[in-house]
Amino acid sequence: QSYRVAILGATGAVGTELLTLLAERSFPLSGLKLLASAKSAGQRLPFQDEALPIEAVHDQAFDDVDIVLASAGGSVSKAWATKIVEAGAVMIDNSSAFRMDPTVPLVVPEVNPEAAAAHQGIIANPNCTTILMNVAVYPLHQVQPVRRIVAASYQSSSGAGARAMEELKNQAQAILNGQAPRPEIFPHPIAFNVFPHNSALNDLGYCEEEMKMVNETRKIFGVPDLRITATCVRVPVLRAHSEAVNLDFDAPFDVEQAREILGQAPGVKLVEDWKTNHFPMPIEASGQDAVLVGRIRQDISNPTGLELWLSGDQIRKGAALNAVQIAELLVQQNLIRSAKQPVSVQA
Ligand code: 2RA
Repeated sequence: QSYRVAILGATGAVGTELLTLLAERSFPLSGLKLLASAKSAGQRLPFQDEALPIEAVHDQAFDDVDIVLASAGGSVSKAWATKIVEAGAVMIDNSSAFRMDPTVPLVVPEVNPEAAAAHQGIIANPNCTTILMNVAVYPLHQVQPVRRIVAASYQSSSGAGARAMEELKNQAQAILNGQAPRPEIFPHPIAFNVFPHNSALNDLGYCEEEMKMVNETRKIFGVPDLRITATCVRVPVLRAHSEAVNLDFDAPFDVEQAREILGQAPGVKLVEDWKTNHFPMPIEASGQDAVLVGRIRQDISNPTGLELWLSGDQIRKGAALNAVQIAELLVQQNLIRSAKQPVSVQA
């Protein structure tokens, strides 16, 4: 069987990675449609040995589509969700629009693949920091339930989009040319700087990015009262996020056992050379599918605590790869149509 796929938001950093991954992973395509705003219509993007046209999204754009990979922001996902589902397609949405909707599965294929079966036309792709941390923590949680997670993220500029990656390069070049950073233009200068994630703050002093890690992890793990906190920081790195994660359990978690578990965990690559002090680095994680995990060690302040460090490609596993893996999961389990939708896949 093969399927008709549309990428909504094809010109963004994640959209172009989706295109790359569909080709790299030989997704069974019987059709591929690139959709974006009217201003991008007419451009072409390379796909295998063709140059596919970008079309402006419109009401009938989804009538001949089975799967929509959406990465054009929450407002665009919300605007087109009904049309997509009514057309009988399933939307795998990379925005935060539907992640906490109780009727929408929030899926990391290595963690909760079974959740996908409950979809009613929409499946949400978690936030990048959530995906990376959940891939690393869940294998340990399966052996001994984690009671508390304290996460600190070191997030690349790609999380703020392709333009932010250019800003990082341009700001760095300007500084190397002797020009001082200009806070009046960039209130959060990123070159040679870090800053607490500048998403909206709640009345507890947490930003949206931090609350995404908290709320999404609880939903994906299926532990609504999981004790979790996060501090999210933007760092001058191009496209891979890193995270320092502290885990607390009811009883001590043997470090060697944790290392053995993570060494075999799906989606994880153990990177630990204690002799050369070589551990996960964003520059090595970039372009890889795996979440690199290392520096696994006993928390010296807490006998039931464990510390680990990870790096993962924000655009790839943090967004586009996870979405394509969800699409592959739907294909493998014949879940392209929810119970409410007629079957119309290409034979
Ligand atoms: C960020 N996770 O890094 C958000 C959006 N991808 O800013």
